[in-house]
Amino acid sequence: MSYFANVDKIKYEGPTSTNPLAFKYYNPDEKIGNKTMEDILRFGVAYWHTFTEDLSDPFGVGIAIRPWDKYTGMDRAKARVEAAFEFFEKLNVPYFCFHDVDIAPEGSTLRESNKNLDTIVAMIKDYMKDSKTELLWNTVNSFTHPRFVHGAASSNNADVFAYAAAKVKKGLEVGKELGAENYVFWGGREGYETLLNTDMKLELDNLGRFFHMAVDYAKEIDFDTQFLIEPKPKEPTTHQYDFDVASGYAFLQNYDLQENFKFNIEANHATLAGHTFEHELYYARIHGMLGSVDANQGHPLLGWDTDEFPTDLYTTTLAMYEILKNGGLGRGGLNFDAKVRRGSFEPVDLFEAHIAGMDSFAVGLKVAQKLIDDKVLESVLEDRYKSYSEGIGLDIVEGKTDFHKLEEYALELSEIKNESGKLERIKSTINQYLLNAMVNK
Ligand code: XUL
Ligand code: CO
Repeated sequence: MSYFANVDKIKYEGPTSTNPLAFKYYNPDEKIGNKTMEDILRFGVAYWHTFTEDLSDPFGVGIAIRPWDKYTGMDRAKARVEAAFEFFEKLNVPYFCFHDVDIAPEGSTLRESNKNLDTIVAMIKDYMKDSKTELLWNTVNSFTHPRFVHGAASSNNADVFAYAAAKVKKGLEVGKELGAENYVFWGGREGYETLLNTDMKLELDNLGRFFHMAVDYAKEIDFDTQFLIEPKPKEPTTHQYDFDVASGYAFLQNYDLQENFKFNIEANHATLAGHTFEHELYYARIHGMLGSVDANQGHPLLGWDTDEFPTDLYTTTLAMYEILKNGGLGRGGLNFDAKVRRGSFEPVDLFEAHIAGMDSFAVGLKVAQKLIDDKVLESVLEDRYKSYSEGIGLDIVEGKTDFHKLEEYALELSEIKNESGKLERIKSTINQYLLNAMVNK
């Protein structure tokens, strides 16, 4: 049975194509440097937004037309697997990602939930045998069910901590069974509303203990994975513990977990934290902590996590610049943690949205590679920081000076000259690169 009968395999047709169901810029086999676009971009489809999201919002009921919704319970879960692998094949994506509850309905007990999971995981494993699409990462949902009202590993209730541990234990077993490249922890409700009833020290210590147990269990079952923390500053709680990369990194160091984790950086979470997407990527990169990416974008006029498909070429360019500077994403990828707008409720919109995102990152990749080849930003930095390549600046960076010597030097300075940062020139150059990339195919 076909769930997307009106859609053929999506092909690259080039920038002049007017076919909405074709790639205009994403050409999987095209070489950028010595790797193909497909190998660099490592796109993934998010199961939750694509196969379980019904597009309801606080003011309106679910509206998405999803052919598999004619079934319920386990039948619907099975139909979703069939639809998902048809979608992956037609979109030609190398990866997908899911939470436990996305693939299988929760039962009335943990045992029953695990049994449901086993059935669907076996089915997915079977489908994966005939598919090129692999599991980029899996995770568990420990935030939707009412038991997680006060958090999971940071809950005040030890029974909830234990339940959350059992879910992650199963999640790691599932990840191993399906050969997942990574295992993700997004905070969910790990955070707090008010300090008036919160023991923050105990909650943070418990989170640290929880992550250590996860690392130990992965070792115990021989699950070769990369653990990722996905920072988000707020939503659903007022203050999420994994606020951003910098605070997440401090947390990992405090609890001696920095060797076992990297970050999964989501664009819309970065902007919620008051950072740019590229800031978070950069911060992770310079600390050797850039693991994977949740590719989406927020709306500039809205202050919440709108999870839109990424279409802003300026941002995809600066993001790909960071990723290339990082030497790629290693075992990570670009997972579209993005949902179609409520008005885009037809099944075909799921394809068009992913095409828009994939083309946007393909453009970003091409422009970023050209910027790097031409050393555009490198030359800016070299010139702007030239005072550190000789004289007193060189002494500073080489650790050959101290406050006495610096005072001596400063006392003799007659005048301090600064130079323009040339920001407008730099932005104009980036625009030129963007536009040229479009013109030259
Ligand atoms: C929530 C979010 C999650 C994680 C996985 O904002 O991004 O979907 O990516 O739990
Ligand atoms: Co995410």
